Amino acid sequence: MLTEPLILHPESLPDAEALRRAIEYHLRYTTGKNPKAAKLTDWRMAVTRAIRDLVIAPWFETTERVRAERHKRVCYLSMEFLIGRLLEDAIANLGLDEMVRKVVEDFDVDYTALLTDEPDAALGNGGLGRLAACFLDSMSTVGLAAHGYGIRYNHGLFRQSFENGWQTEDAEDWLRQVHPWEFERPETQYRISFGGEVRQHDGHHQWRPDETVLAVGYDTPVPGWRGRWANTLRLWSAKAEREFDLEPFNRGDYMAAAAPSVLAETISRVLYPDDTTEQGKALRLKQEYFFTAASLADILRRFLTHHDTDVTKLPQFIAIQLNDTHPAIAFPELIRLLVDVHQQPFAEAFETARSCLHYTNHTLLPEALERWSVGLMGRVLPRHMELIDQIDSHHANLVKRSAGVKIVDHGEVHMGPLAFIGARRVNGVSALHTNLMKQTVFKELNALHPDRIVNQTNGVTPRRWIYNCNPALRALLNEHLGDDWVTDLDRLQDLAPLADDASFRQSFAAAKRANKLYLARHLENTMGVAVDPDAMFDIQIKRIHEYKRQLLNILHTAAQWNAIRKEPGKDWTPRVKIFGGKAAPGYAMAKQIIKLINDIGATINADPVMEGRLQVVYPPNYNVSMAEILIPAADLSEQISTAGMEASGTGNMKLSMNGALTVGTLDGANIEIAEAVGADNIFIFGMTADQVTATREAGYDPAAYIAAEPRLAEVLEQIAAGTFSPDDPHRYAGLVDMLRGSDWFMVAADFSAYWDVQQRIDESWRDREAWMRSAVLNTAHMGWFSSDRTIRGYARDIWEAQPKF
Ligand code: 26V
Repeated sequence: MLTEPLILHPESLPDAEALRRAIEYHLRYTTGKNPKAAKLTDWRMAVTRAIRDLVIAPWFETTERVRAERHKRVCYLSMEFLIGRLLEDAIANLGLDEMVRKVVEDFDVDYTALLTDEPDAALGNGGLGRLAACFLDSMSTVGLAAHGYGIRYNHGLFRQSFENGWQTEDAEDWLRQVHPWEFERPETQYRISFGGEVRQHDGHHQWRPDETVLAVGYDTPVPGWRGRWANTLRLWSAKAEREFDLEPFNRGDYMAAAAPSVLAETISRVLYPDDTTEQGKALRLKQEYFFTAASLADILRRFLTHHDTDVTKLPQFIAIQLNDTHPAIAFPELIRLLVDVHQQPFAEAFETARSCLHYTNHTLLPEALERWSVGLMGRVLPRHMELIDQIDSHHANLVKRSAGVKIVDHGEVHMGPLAFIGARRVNGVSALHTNLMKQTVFKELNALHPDRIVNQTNGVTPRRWIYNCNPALRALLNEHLGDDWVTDLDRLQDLAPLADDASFRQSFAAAKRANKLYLARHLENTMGVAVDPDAMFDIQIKRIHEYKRQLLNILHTAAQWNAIRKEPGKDWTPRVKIFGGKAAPGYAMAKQIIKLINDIGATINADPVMEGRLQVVYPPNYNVSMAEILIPAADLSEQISTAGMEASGTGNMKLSMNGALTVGTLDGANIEIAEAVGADNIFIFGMTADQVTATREAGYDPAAYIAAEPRLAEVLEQIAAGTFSPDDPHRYAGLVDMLRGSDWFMVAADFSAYWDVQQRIDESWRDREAWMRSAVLNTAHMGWFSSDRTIRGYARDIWEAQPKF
């Protein structure tokens, strides 16, 4: 019988027996379960706590060291962290994969089932949130003193299911069970205020808010590789100052009694599921201010207690990164704290704040650039509205700017210019995107501040995106390179010569096939769908958006169906077309596209002629965990956005690293991927960003392209005639009209080039040796796309902070 707590420490990593005892201890004494009665979740909680114990010591050590050595701290403010599951990640970081598996299996518990019992933390929508999660991992791995700050949403991104092929959404509930990775910090609370009015006396401005909520911190340790360093992710949860009103309760009015906490807690209740359009205005603005103000209060408190009482020294010790404009209210908020609380003169406060703040832009899409009406901003944050006006005129005087650049314009506050003006550095996320930023959204501001914009091409963490998700490739890399590649991904270069070694190619192909089999089994188990692991797995996984052009892919698929039916006897390259992704609930066209994929898919899958030739699979509820299964199994990666519209992409990097060949446009980081892997190992097609602009300016007419491309014309006629929707032949009338009439994303203009490149791909697939050679070279040349490289770039060019390792 165990009575003593069993705390594990990574200095002396446990042997299997110590680990076994620790798990059993936690099962009994922290989970309160008799091993005889324990369910899978109980075991997961016990294992998680045993592993978590190992992270605590490095976490404390890092905290103390950062304090003692007065490291400059990086504070990464993000509305979204799309972290996924944590247990497997932590186990791998500590190097305990084999031991934990063995111990768990000795308890007669299925190890994979235990890992996948953990809910997938989806506190983000897509690329921006996943990037934040990769950055957390890299900041801990390279040893930067960093804090992630965000919101502890009760409900993350909705769960997607398909009803008759249409997307339906259900609330996600990741906190239903205890979340064993977090520590509530009831002592770390800040009062966050809204509304009210501003009074002036003696030249001072006094904000008298009329609403206050509490921001309560929840900390999650973020261990880096081998537990050498561990940072903190601090997420804020909203709580009422007074939990409930006794007076209405005593009257029997239970609703009114609970009202204060319901209202306050609404702020951190749900993640906005929209990554393009602004909506739900007031609540979204409150969420943004809520977490930004709490984070700044926390940063300032720490600075004042551990660094200095002189706030002008703030920029020496603190770098704050704004992940898109969502926390851009940080600029006026920091000025407010410096002016109203610390009595700094406005002009000085402006400089102090600007010297701390940096801003990353993640999209050029006009509908995603945040704007708030002056009326709303004035009602929710009256003092900030005053300061924004003051910032605007101060900046105008400072740089003698033209009328073209304004933060407040036509009755709206433009968060892009506010973030730009408030930042010491502004960065784009790929070379092309950064150049386009300079030429478009920030043209005037860039002319006024020519040194401010810098590029930091995105990257992805090789720990999650190779080591954990692709054990077959991991083993091969370890065998040929040792395991240094995990923290030094440039080492993958050494694989390049092996691309010419037939036996290595065979091992690489065997790893790919194992992953395809694993995916096939998963699809069979979850959807009851059988796929042929020897067919080409052609994968497009990302949010559904017109600019990402899932439409181009599915229209091509339908054209391929026509072609096969016309010549069934030809030797077709067998393909499984796999789609994954969610549409914003309010984005009607994206939802139509989902239904069209499912309709065309159902028609193709029901056609016996397609057997062994063409199949469409669309597993619902694409998320981080599903990506971990799909990515290692991909042969072909679809990165086919309209050139100039995808800021970077990061899925493109994960797929290529895992040995998929890319079919892509010259957009976002595809351009840099093409340079890295070489033109022979990637399939580039379609218009360039410049050609897209020129075509649009010349008056783009999709009908002319459709007339010149009979394959596309035929598919559009079939869709319009209800070939894929006999139950509702006019279902796609609007969609087809859009493609024929306006086609803003230029699906028609790129169709022929896409058809041709897909033909080339079919032919290339037949030469298995050449294909595998290219696949190896993709992995070999993708080392630069590690987020460790990206983070070192931010540290050097933006934060002026020193990584320890
Ligand atoms: C905008 C909004 C507007 C209000 C409602 C909630 C919401 C949520 C997100 C956004 C902006 C999303 C921008 C985004 O995710 N951009 C992606 O960032 C990736 C990382 O840099 C990049 O790889 C993708 O190309 C880019 O689309």
